[in-house]
Amino acid sequence: STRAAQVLESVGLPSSGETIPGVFDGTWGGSGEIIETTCPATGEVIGRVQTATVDEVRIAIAKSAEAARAVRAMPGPKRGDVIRQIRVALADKVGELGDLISLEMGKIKSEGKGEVQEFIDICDHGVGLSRSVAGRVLPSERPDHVIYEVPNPLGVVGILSAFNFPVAVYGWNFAIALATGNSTIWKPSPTTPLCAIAVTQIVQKVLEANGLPGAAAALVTGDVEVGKELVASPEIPLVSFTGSERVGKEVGKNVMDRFGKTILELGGNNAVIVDADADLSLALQGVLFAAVGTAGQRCTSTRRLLLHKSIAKEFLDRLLPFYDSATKAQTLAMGDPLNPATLIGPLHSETSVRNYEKTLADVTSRGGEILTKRSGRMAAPETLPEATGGHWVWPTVVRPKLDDPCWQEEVFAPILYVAEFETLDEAIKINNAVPQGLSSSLFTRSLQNMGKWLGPEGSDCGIVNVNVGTSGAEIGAAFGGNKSTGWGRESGGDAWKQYVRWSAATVNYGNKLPLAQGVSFGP
Ligand code: UN1
Repeated sequence: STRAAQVLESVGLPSSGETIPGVFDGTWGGSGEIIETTCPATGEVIGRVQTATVDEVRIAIAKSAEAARAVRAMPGPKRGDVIRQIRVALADKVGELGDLISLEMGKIKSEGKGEVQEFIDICDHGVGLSRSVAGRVLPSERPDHVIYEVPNPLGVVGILSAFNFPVAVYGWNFAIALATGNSTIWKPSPTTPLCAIAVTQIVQKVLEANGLPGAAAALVTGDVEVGKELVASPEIPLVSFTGSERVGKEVGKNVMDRFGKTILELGGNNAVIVDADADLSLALQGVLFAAVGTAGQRCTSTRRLLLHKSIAKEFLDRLLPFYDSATKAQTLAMGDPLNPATLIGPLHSETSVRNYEKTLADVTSRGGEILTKRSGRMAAPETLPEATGGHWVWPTVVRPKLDDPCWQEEVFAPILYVAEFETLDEAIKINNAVPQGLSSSLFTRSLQNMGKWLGPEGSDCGIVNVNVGTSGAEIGAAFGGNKSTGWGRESGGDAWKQYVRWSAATVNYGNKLPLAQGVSFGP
């Protein structure tokens, strides 16, 4: 369609159906299986990408390892300047790349742009980091000795990212890896290869203009076989994986099998607690964005809504009309993600729709009650006349039985489960009673509640918010979750410390060799 063609052309990708090389190891190529990438809103094919064969993955890893030597030979602040230039190049295309994300992933225009902004923000962080990646100098118990902790680059960082953040999650890893002196090799989701190709082309230009090999940002598109090759490779000391708990567990075990390091960012099962004293208008906005925004396809999306008994009815009376009026043009405008007025786009794939449908069927068969007027698959919005397919569903609120197994699982769709509680202790217990531990929010005006929530008896998640929804974190703090979310931390804060190998270096500048712990040995 012309809608798709305009977006593709604006980022320099072909729109005429020709095959696009999906492997970058310093040069563009690929002779593996051709995958078709589709627009989730319309179902149309928007690109045909030639993926990597296993041999091509091996070559790309080797090229990236070679590039890592050039990266670490460049002084940190100079690498910072390269990151700054990448930031400028991204900012120059922020709208175009954002639209490509909307076209290929399906999220709305402002969130597509926001995702590129997140990459830009982490570049700023990377620039600062490039002058402040610091070890420590520690006192030694021995005379004329000193101890250093020294961070050195690891080599190649493997980045396996998911469809829902096809650009930002790569950005978090890439910027930090480069700031700390590493090269990267990226395997994007097989359903968002165009986003990865467009971003890599931008990064490539800047790297090469600064005398770095393009393979410092290698790209291998493809499916499971490609991922397995990266996971198994002893040349990749750190694998940063974003995806499901099921696949993450395999990745974790297999990387451990060769004593590699992982950063795992797996499932979320995020709860919002609205306490009796909460500002309900604030809570309403927070819940709406986190539950319905991105059509429920963030790992930080709100899945569970825990309402204090005293406000539960009022809160639902205010929340449900938004869901019930969700049509083409009304309150929660559903429609073309590329239309700036749209608030809810499609699900990403047919698999997502099937998961959504199966979940609703299962929960209702076990006595769960659907609270919204509409649920299930919906027709593509009329504003998209070119839509022959597309993956459209009604955002839904459900009241499952309290012991229903659905409470324990993440479903990547706009389904919100509701329950009531009587005391904050009880709500915190429910919050923590799931395998996952990514994000959580408490809406309250009480300092006591906040103190408890943030403390040792509070939320066990990696993200613990107060009067802020579960999704939409900034890059400043390290991002990630505990328990079956995988314990990984990415983006800001101290996350960079995982991208280096640490050396503890004891230096003797005296002329005697005393032993530590008072041990005496020999003459
Ligand atoms: C993800 O869904 O994998 O906090 C990442 C957020 C975004 C990142 C989400 N900054 O929702």
